[in-house]
Amino acid sequence: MATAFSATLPLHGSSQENRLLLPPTRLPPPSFLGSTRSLPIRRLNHAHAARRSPVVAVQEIVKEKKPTNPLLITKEEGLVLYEDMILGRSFEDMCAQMYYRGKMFGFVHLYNGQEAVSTGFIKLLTKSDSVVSTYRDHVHALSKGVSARAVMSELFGKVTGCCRGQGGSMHMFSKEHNMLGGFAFIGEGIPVATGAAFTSKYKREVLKQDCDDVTVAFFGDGTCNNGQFYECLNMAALYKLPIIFVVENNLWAIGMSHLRSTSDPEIWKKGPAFGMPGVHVDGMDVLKVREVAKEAVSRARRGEGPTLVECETYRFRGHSLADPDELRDAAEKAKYAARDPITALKKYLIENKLANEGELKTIEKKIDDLVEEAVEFADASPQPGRSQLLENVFADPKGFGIGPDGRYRCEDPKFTEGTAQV
Ligand SMILES: Cc1ncc(C[n+]2csc(CCOP(=O)(O)OP(=O)(O)O)c2C)c(N)n1
Ligand SMILES: [Mg+2]
Repeated sequence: MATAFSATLPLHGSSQENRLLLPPTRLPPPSFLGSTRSLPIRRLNHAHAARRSPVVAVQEIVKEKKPTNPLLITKEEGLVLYEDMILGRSFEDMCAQMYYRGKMFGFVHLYNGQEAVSTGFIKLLTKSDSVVSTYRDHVHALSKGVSARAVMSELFGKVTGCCRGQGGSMHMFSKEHNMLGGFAFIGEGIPVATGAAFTSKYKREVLKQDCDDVTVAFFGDGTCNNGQFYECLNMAALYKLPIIFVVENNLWAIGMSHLRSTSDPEIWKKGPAFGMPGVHVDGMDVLKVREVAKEAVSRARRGEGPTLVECETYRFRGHSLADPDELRDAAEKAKYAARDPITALKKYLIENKLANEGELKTIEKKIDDLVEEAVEFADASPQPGRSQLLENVFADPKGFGIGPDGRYRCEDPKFTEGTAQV
C-alpha cells in the first residue's frame, strides 16, 4: 500500500506545468511517520543556550513521565474527549448535508479526520485561553464551547449565528469563548494569535494582573510556507510568549502534496531553529496529542514560552465541499481511514474498561439530537436585517449610507436608487 511519504506516491493534483517545475517527491527519514516514540530531538546549540533559559523538548518530558496510573486518562476525561470528537464529526457530516441542500453559501471546509487535534488541545484549555483557527474552523469553535446552535446558524447566515450571520463558515468568532476566528487567508490568524499571547504576557508582567492565559494557533502544513509563520515564530520566541503553534499537517494544501512543495517536510524542526521546542506527534491519536498538548500548554502557562507542535493527520473529505476529491490517491485515503481517530479512541475506552458500548451509544444519540436541534434552530432563525449590511464597514456610523432618520439607507425601499446623497 502506498503511504503518504512513499517515494512512489503518484504526483496527483498538479498541472503538467507544475510537474516540470517542481522537484519530485522525496523520501523523508523513516522516523517521520506515526508517533511520538522515535522522534529525534533537535537541541539548541551552545551559543543559543547561553543567551536563553534552557529549552526543553516537550517529547522528552512526555517520555520521562512515569504515570502512577498506567492509563492515560480517567473515565470522565475519556468520555469528554469522545463526546467532543463525536460532536465534531456529526456536526461536519450534517454541514455536508445542509450545504448540498443549499442552506449554506460560499466555501465550506470540513474537519472530518482531524478531530483528535482539536479535541486533544482545546479540551485542556480554560475559557479565558484563546484559540485561533483557519477557514477549517467549525470544530475548533465547538471544542472551545461555542454552541452547535450558534455555529450552525452562522453557517446558515442567520442573525442567531456567533457573528450574527455576517461571517459564515470561515469566520467563526466568539468573544465570550475567546475563539478569535476563523480566517479565510492562510496564515492570517497566526499574527492574531501571537498578539493574543502578547496580551497575556503584557497583562501579567506589565499590568501585574493575575493572568496565565495561553493561546493555541491552529493552521495547516501549506500555511507553513507562508512568511507570517516565520515572523511569528521569531517574535514568539524572542518575547517568550505563551503560545502553542499547532500545525495540522494533513499532507495536502488543496491539491498540492506537502512533500512536493516544502523544502524540508518535517515542520516540527523549525521550532528549534527559532529557539523553541519542536514536536511531531501522531495527530490521529487523541491521547498522544493530549499528552504533548498538556506539556506544551503548561510550559506556556509557566511563562516558559512557545512550542511548535506538528500533528500528522488527514482530512477524510475534499479540501472543501466544492472539491470532488479526485486528486488524492485512493490507497492513501484508505490507509488513513483505517486509522480513524474516533474508532481508535472508542477501542481504547472499551479495551481498558473505561466505557462500554452502551455508554458510548448514549453519547452518540445525545450528539445526534443536539446537531438535529441546531439545524432546526438555525433554519427557524431570522435572516439579519438589511441594516446589518453596512455595520462594521465604516468607522463613522453616522457616515455614508445613513438616512435623515438615522437609519441605514439600505432599510429604505428606495435604497437601490443610490445611497450616496445623505
Ligand atoms: C494568503 C492566501 N493564499 C492562498 C490562499 C488559497 N488557499 C486556500 S486553502 C490553501 C491551502 C492551505 O493548505 P493548508 O495550510 O495545508 O491547510 P488545509 O486546507 O490542508 O487545512 C490555499 C493556498 C489563501 N486562502 N490565502
Ligand atoms: Mg494541509
